[in-house]
Amino acid sequence: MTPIDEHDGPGTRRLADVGAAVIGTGFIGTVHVEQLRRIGVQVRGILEITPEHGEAKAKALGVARAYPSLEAILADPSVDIVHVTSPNHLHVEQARQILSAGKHVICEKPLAMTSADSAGLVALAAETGLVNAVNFNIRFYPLHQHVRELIADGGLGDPRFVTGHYLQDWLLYDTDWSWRLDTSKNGSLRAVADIGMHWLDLTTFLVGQPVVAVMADMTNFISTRFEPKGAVEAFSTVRSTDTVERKITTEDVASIMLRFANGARGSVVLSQISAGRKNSLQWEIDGSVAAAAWDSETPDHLWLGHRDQANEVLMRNPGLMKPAGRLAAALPAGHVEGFGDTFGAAFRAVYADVVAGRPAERPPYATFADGHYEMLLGEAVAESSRLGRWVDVPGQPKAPR
Ligand code: SOE
Repeated sequence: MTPIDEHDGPGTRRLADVGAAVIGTGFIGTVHVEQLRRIGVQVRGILEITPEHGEAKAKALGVARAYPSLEAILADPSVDIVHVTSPNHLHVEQARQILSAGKHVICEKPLAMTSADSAGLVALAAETGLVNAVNFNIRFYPLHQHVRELIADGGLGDPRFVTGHYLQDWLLYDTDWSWRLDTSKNGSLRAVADIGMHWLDLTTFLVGQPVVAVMADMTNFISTRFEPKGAVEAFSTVRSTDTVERKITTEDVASIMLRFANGARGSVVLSQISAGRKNSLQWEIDGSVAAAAWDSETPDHLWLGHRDQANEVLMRNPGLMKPAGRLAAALPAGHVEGFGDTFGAAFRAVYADVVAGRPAERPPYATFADGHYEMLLGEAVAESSRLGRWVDVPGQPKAPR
């Protein structure tokens, strides 16, 4: 488990001294609050869309206070870091205010709605020297931390072919609704920004190579949906009959071919309308010596493929993983760690830097710079789908042919 408290002498801050505030208490915001408690962080309070809603959620979550505004959070000296889990359209302004107030920040993905906005946040974060993170939590399944080191140590040989999918069915029906279907709150990319960026951040993290060019096809199958009156949480099964018809243009599915900086190739398919796939992320990395593969529905198991010996399944086991895998693990082998645990593991890595007062030289968590790269990648996917040709990712080297 990542040691968080620094022991470099008197006056050193300790995790128990650090205070956090969380903006948003929907499905994911609630996971933030619960996992902060799990790692021993004081959640000073939450902020919701209205003070009344905030009071109700603070009571439900057992959190000390509901702040009336972001300004109130930023004025609270006991808050060192703010978690932004609000809808996408609020991320940039909230993160900007947080950094400008001298507080560290973790922002849910996607970082922004455009790469122009995310570029500004990267510059501000660098200027302030504060800890800045994007919650690509999937990196922090312990076996993913293990695989990154395994590949860096040559365990698969040269990574050559990276494939997989991220499939869900929570938006299969035209009566399914989320603010992610409203481009004014979500931005112009939906499946690609919401789940595609998770898969792309994860695989580029595992391989240690950026995607530098894409060839994509994005499709919308459900162009008319019915928005219920009132708020709806992700994966909610509540169906209102009082609805408003909405025209939808954002992608339900995407097929993306990939070129990596080291010459590796790959492909990924994304969908939020695949019946029976609740939150199914799969990847396979085929190297010159061996292969590895993982399925989010069996997150404690890593498949290892061999040519001249029996294939293997490594069960998450701190005693059998590389150091980074051990640091991310919170439970012994056989006690399965799941989706929520990845938030705690990611936050342990971020809060080690908060206690230190500054970002590490090479943080293991995704920073605003990584979030900005994902914005550029997402925009390249959209442009490729529009033009019907390969598109290079800005700021990246040309892909070896
Ligand atoms: C909905 O697609 C969602 O909640 C995403 O927004 C999360 O990032 C993902 O981890 C689970 O599914």
